Amino acid sequence: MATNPPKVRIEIAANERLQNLKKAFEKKHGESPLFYACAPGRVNLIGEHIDYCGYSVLPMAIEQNILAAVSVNNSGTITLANTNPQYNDYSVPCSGEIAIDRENPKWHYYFLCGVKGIQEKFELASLAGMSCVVDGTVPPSSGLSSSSALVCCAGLVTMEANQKSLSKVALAEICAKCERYIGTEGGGMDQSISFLAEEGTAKLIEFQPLRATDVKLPNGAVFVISNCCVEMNKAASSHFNIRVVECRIATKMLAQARSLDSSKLLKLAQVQTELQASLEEMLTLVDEVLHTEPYSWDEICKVLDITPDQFSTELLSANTQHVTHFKLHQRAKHVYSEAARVLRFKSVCDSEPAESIKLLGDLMNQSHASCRDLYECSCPELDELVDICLKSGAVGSRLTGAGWGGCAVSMVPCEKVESFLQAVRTAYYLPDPRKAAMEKQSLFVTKPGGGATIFLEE
Ligand code: ADP
Ligand code: NG1
Repeated sequence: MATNPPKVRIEIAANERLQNLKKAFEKKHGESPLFYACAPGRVNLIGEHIDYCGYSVLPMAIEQNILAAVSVNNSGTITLANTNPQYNDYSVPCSGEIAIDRENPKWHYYFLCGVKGIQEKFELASLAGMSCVVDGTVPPSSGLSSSSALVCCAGLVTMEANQKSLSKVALAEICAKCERYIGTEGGGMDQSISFLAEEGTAKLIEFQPLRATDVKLPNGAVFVISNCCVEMNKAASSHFNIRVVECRIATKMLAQARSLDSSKLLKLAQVQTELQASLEEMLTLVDEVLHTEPYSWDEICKVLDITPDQFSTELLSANTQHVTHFKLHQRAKHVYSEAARVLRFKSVCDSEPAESIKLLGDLMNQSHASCRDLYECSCPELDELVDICLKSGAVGSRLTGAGWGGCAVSMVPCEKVESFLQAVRTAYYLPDPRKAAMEKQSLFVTKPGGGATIFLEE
């Protein structure tokens, strides 16, 4: 049965963060909020850069979230403010086209992505006027999905303010689609877990149709997040979309080599489905069909029998037009092998063999090596941090999220957590005053949190 996000009555005075947000809202707007909405960030345990290729991923929600206080009015305006002074106030009219400037991905455009998603879903000529104050605790641009938490929170806020009702699945799909207005062509993992998460369990997220299945994590270990303190804003750079595009081109090349109708195929998973092949067979196919040297425009156009114009408009995104060479073999190898690791991770969690923790740790380590060497989405600081985590007692450690900076997630046996935290602190954070200052919010144990929620004052 389709379920909607929970609406919970809460005593604001008993929750320090909500109380502070309420005060900030009253100071700003001279009235009390009508409701609050929150959407969590996430940590992906395994399955990196494969959601947009159609493959399942295995994230869990984290405690850190984006929280908004909202009032609804007849002002004809949506007014946005943020408790963090780094994010400036912004307002837009309730009717007319909501413009999102992807050349300049400021915070309010992420919020407006969520607003626009709901406006389009219900074809609303005019939205309800509202005032919002946003308060976020997800470290930004660090692979824990602060951007999607913001988009999901905005989608939920807009739904509620306009007295509409949507299931968690519908909201996840709308928010995955509308976040692409900011320019990054993500696959939907972040928005799905933000809505579908449940406290105490990680989730296997499958796409088409979107589905979330509980994954029980082993009792003997905990997951620790550590931030390498290098920020990477996905919308402001082309790293992310270059990988999306490389996977799209690899899809076409593999389809072409096996005489499939490549015009209909855009994702690597679709080639596997069409061929009815196993992931092992797809890995062999990649070795047979694709060479390891980067492909030029010229070569791709010849093989696919398309013009450079078609290549530019049909396969590349706006921010990847400058790319001259594409590593297709390496990217496809990563995707098919990572998709297999997700399935193995889930099956180890389900069957709980005696050596579960070692097996899961090995899969996480293989995933990191593949992200680093084949997908090239790590960075020196993140590799150093992953090495330190392994030397400090983790059985598995890997980058999480898009990469090129941001966080690692490590699996640490329960009895080693304290010594692990101390060793990582000493080796990675304390030697550098900038990192030392960020340590408290950068190194923490996490457990599966709940999904997006609306709060009403009791
Ligand atoms: P992530 O990996 O965390 O999703 P992105 O680089 O995709 O990172 O997006 C980060 C952007 O999201 C920030 O630059 C900012 O515009 C927005 N953002 C994140 N947290 C907040 C917040 N608390 N308030 C406002 N905007 C935020
Ligand atoms: P983050 O780390 O939130 O930027 C991005 C994509 C995901 C997924 C991961 C890599 C967006 C909104 N999110 O996550 O869909 O592809 O990278 O696994 O684009």
